[in-house]
Amino acid sequence: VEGIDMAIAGEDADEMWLRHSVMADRTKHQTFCVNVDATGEDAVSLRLRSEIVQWLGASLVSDPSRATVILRTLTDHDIAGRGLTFDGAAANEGWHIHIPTSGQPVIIESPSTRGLLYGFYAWLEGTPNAAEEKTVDVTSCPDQPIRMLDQWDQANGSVERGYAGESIFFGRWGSNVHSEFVSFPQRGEYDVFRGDVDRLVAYTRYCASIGLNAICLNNVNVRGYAIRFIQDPWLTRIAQIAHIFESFGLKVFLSVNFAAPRILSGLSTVDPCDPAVQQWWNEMVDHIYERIPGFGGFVVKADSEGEPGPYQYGRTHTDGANMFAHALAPHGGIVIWRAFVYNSHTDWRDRTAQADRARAAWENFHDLDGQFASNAILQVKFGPIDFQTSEPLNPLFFAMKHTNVIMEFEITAEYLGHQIDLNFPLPQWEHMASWPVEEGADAARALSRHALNPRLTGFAAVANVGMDWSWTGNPLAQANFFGYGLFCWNNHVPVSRVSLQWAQLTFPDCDDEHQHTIAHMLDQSNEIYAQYTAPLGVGFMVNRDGHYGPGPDDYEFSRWGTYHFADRDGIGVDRTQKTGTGYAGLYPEDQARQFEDPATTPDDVLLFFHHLPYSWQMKDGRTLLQRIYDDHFDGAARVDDVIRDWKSCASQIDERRREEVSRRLTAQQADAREWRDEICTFLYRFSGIADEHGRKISD
Ligand code: GCW
Repeated sequence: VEGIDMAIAGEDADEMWLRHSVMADRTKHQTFCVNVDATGEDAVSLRLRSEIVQWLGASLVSDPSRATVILRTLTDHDIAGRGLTFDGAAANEGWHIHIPTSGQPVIIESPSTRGLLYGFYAWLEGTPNAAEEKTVDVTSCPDQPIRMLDQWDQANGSVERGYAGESIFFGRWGSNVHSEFVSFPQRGEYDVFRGDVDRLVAYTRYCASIGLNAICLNNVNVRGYAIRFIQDPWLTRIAQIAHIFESFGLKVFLSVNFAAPRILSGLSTVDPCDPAVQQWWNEMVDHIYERIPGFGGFVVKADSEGEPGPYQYGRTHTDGANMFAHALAPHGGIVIWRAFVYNSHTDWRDRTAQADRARAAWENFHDLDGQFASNAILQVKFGPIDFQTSEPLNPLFFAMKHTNVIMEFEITAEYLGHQIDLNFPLPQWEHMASWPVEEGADAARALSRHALNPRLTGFAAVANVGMDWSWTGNPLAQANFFGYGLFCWNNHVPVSRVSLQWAQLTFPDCDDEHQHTIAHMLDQSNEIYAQYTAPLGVGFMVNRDGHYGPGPDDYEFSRWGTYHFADRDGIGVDRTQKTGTGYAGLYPEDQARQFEDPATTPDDVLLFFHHLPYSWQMKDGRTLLQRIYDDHFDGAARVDDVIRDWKSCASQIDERRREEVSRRLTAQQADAREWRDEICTFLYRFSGIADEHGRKISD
């Protein structure tokens, strides 16, 4: 079948949570039947068949009475007649699984072939769990209609903020492994595509197996050959990749450079209100859809960190976004416009509101609510700054009431320890998704309520994979990828359920006790990391050169605009309305009031909102400084416990993963101690206040 590749992951790549031997073993006595009469065969149903036959090596029959696992699509009539409920904006992608106690076949059903594929993997992965004594009947629909990955992969094979080797999509010139992918017919033009189809098929399978349905292939900073991905012959390669993703139910997007009409065709302007510019994009989009009829659309980062954008022409972000939306609309495409827009030329001497980077997204976008086209989506990072260990919810989630919005996360551990330090961020993500936004709706739920088109909201996250044998550098960081998918599907899925399920699938040779140990390591890791790094939401004490390890003053006098203001008396950023940047006032009244007063501000964002004296009394009676010292000593000590836990699993884990994780934990231990010592000394030097417990702090 054209476009359907039968490959499995290359021998060198780890199998993550889909270990072939385990999956094949689980299905070796099964006979499958796929019946899609209700919806018709499509690329996804063909893929489902090939997954059963080629990947699992199981048998497929056409007669359901001979099958032990029946997968079938449902008509509306079936659903109504059976009294099944598929809920929400993505009801179509949901599944119903029936597992009988014995004798009868397992039944996996969905209104769509994509839902069948998701149900198939969910069943393989043990969701839902087969109960021993009673039948299981579960219906499950995704909470978020868009469940997307953003690759920050670049045409030269590097990955911006990538910690797992080179891009799985693109390669340095000459590094491509497949000869048919080395040169184009055009002389002098380079094929930057890696062409490792096995790896792509395996990656796509992982994406689909956790319910993802969209991917943007290239970095939002669009440079070099990536600017030309929308043109032939590069577009032909994109189409080949899109083919694979589409067969697993994922829509493919590209990031585009706002200035492409000038760069590629020499237009004198890229003003989004100029008819010639609009025409250029219209034609470009028409051409893309000729090559990739199922193309998702564009992701655009404009007017931020040096990227071109509508401001340069005195236009607004809606002028920019709607130009793309208009070009894409006839094809059913969408534009995803990033709200991560800020002026990276702040003067540290400037203490006014305008220099407060936390206000930037809100300032740039709040008054554009209601003006975005119905096929445009604003993609907003969960916090107002930049994926720090602890931030409040971005206030734009309150301001945009008539706009399609995607909440953005970062799986790749840019500020969370580079996949060297163990950090499973699901608790933080859920905290953000659960933030109360209005009566009866948390941030996750409010997205669809406030959307112009409830199907055009969701989550997106920066991916964390690369060519490394383990995909994620640290084998345990695979859990972050897995967890992201489950979180998109169920925004309140219990953290410990995800970590345990992941550990069970990924370490099938471990006994139950040690699978729990691994899950426990993950569950606490996000908190531990937050303890030994920048304290209590102050953010950006990270090393400026790459964002790994401490650099308490690295940003203090830089142009990037996020500072902790530590001095001899105290630390923190005053973002109150009364005496600070006024940022606290961007929240609805009850929350604004809460954040205005340090006594009612939650500890994890205390120094985000307030500049407080070291002697400030915390809710538990400790002083602020003592709390910071304690957190740092405690966080670093807990890393020692994590190492002990991992060692306790040693005999049950294969050498490669055992050693790789051990090496990284040892590096984490050094990192945690360095953070502890630098932050404690940094504040001790200012304050002159010793640790109450007499622990050693260098002066
Ligand atoms: O946090 C910053 C990163 C940049 C990134 C940017 C963004 C892709 O340090 O590397 O650029 O966010 O989200 O656009």
